[in-house]
Amino acid sequence: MHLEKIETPKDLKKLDIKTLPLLASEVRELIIKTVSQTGGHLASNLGVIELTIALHYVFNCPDDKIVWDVGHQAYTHKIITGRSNLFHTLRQFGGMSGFTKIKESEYDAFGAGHGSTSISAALGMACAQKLTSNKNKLIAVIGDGALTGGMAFEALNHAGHIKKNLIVILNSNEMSISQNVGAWSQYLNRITTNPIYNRIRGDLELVLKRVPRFGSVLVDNARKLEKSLKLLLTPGILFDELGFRYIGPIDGHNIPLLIETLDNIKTFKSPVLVHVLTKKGKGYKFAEENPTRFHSAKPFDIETGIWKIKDADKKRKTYTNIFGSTLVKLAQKDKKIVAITAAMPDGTGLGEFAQKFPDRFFDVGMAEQHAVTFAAGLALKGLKPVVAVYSTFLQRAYDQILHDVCLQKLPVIFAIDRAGIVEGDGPTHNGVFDFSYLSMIPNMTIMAPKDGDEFTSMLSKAVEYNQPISIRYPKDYAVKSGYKEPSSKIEIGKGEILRRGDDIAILAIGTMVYPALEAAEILEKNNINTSVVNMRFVKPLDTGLIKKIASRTKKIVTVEENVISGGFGMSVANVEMQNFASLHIGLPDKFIEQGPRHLLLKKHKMDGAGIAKTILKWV
Ligand SMILES: Cc1ncc(C[n+]2csc(CCOP(=O)(O)OP(=O)(O)O)c2C)c(N)n1
Repeated sequence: MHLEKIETPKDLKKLDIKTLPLLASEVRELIIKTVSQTGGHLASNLGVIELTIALHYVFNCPDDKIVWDVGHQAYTHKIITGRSNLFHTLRQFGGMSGFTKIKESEYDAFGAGHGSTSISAALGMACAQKLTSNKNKLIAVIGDGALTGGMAFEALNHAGHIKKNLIVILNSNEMSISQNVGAWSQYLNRITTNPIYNRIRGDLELVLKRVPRFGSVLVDNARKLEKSLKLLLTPGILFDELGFRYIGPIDGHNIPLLIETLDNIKTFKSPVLVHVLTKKGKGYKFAEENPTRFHSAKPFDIETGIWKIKDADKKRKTYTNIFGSTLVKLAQKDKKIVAITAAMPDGTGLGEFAQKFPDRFFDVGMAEQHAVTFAAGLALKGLKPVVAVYSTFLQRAYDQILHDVCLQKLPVIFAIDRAGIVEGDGPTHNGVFDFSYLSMIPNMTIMAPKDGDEFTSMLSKAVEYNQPISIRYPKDYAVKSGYKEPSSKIEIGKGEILRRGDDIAILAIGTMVYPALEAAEILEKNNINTSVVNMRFVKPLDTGLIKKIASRTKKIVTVEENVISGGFGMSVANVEMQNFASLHIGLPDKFIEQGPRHLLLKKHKMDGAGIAKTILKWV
């Protein structure tokens, strides 16, 4: 076993290059085995094992800095930088992060989770080095999916202009989570799939090497010819034109070739882009065959590739499932409904919509900012765009929501998935800020359903509503409605009273409604008669109902799966009322750690028992 001998990348360098493919197989086996138990980004990680080994073989980390974009593909990096013994704790509560994290290791040069940041961060470090006379290498590793994010282009533009010593490794596997999209992606594919292109380039280089370089008119002409021919024939010329020296494309699974190439370019003094071709899911049959499914794998059986899901859960529907099927039904009736995703067609539940209405479905790539303003354009021309997006990634498009959608009061519907705590991914993916960041924007309406049935009703309401509107829901199985009758009709800005009691009122929103009802039962046993209101809307707030109930109970408690700062509770606190006391329950003003949603909710006293306990202490 070679892996046992690798404590740090220094140990890696002691190995003969010929043994590195064996090491790669050991790492591959470890990753498959571990992820089959913990879940995680399997396919992306299997694709970059050889690349990671080659990078650590050539460069001297932690002095040299490797900045992984998204950070979801850094398992090999973690394993060979002293964390193999922690690897079994991947994504678990208290365990190793599934992304790069500077607090976790000095080898993690930059924390990530969201995409398209690596070139900016590495360029910043490169500029800082210049000012501090530090000579270390800076390497950004970015996938062709993350390259579709606008920020990556902003960084390339800047890097090519200031010509800092920066290495960008572009990992092309033709995939984002799903098939990669866009003109850039097509351009990269053309580079990689056209052998004539590459052969001509080789021949051209030979010819040009024979042209005399000094002292004749021929030289000038040869240079001009070289430039024009290069423009025509060289793969990656767009990168060259942006100020990067383009190298590639090269086989990202050939370790000796990778090492030779990286060795050659490491002394370059200006920006260089090495284009590496890899296979997503490499070395595990099921992941190679279906890299999208194995992008973010659930725990699975290695022999069959089948998810290990409890029998009881197999028939349950998630909020994402309900969103997908309801939107299809609504779109069948209303041709104006169109759907937009930023590279997450499956994750957001839009798969069926995309199949049924290909002309009304837009995957814009990993580009949330563009997705929102693009939706604004669609809305302006009379369509009903539904932007299906994870809460945490919508943060990327903040000004677009504010300036392009809400300021112009355009009827864009935001279907905000993964709102609240998100299992396994940790602080970068917990969607616990959307109530806060949306509720301060004028013209925005914010809803959150208590259960699956209400979610369906809210979606129907949203597509009828002719103004900016958002619905947020968690990554979880949908709660089955506890009510035989369909709950009262959704009216914009109106809540519903679910339980009446005169001592205290709990105003709950979204996922916290059923835990609030549980808390009320516990309080009842402690002789506290409790009202529970399903507020449904954070904005507009049902101030009439709040005032009425507060005048009776004199004590109100708000509960939300969002940070308290700027959230639902704070909106309630701003309602002008006299003679009442209030308590606000929600997530604290800190980044919430990784772990299972239900465990973390319990830990933060946001299950029924926890809410009751906090209230009992308060009263
Ligand atoms: C801003 C942002 N949007 C969406 C995502 C979700 N996401 C995680 S990885 C990924 C695809 C990345 O594709 P690529 O960079 O090509 O890497 P690969 O997994 O194919 O190796 C996406 C869309 C994200 N992490 N950040």
